[in-house]
Amino acid sequence: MKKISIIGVPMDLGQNRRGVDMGPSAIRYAGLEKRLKSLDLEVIDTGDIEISRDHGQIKKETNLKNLNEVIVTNDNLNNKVSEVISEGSFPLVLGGDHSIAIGTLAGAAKHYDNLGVIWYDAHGDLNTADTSPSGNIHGMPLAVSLGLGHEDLVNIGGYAPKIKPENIVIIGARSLDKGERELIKEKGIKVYTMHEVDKLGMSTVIKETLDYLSKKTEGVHLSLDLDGLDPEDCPGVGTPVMGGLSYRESHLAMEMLSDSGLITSAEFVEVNPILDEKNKTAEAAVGLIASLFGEKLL
Ligand code: 6HN
Ligand code: MN
Ligand code: MN
Ligand code: MN
Repeated sequence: MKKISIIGVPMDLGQNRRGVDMGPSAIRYAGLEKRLKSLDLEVIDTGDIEISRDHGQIKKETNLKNLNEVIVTNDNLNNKVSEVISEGSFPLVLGGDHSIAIGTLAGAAKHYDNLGVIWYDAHGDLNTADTSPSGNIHGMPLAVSLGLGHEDLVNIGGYAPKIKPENIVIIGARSLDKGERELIKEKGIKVYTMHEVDKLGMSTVIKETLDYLSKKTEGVHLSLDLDGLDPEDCPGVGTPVMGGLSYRESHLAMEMLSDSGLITSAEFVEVNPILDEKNKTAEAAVGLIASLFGEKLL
């Protein structure tokens, strides 16, 4: 029986808006564990990672907000994710803001020669301190995992880089900063912007993504930012961008990923219950997670 370990990360220090630290609670409240247990899976809720609240010394030369707390918290998460994988369980990480992907990837990538990453998001999260318009670390985790950015972030887990540019696929992008666009071109990162998703359809996008990754990777991590979905379906996110992926398309994507059997770890991030409408975004997250683990109507 497949074993899943839920890891909550009540982190809100990677961005400006309070409330996203309650994301893991909202997702649990929406019935995650019960839903997964009905799928004949062994589910263990390991509780929440401890969030550092120690501001410590913020290095003057950077514009990275809450740098020390983000480092300590991601180091804790790195250890937990790695431990879960060592035990033969599937790490299912609940955010929290997207800066936690730094720790998840640090914990996962050391277990695979080549870890693939599907980044399902309205944003690229490919900024560094130099290119970031906000100083918010949740806009940087993919760059950090490529080895770019502040060295203390890049070296979380004691090694770098975690992933290679050719093993990344970004899906749903519609808001990219100048530096991110340059980096995507320079590194040749595969991106399905909303334009490509509209043109090809989600079915083709996922088929191509799996073809692209399956030959060259040993495992694939899914990093799903709920703002990848349209704010109509998922209003409870801190940085909404209109014109996004629908719940239906995303559901199909999860079902196809489930059928592939290639996903080895996952995180669902940026659920902010304060900004949400009747826990709609958390419920969407639970629906998508259930599909990722094989829930079918018939
Ligand atoms: N997220 N590109 C913007 C920034 O501040 O770097 C927005 C980032 C949003 C990040 O949603 O995970
Ligand atoms: Mn985003
Ligand atoms: Mn993101
Ligand atoms: Mn379904």
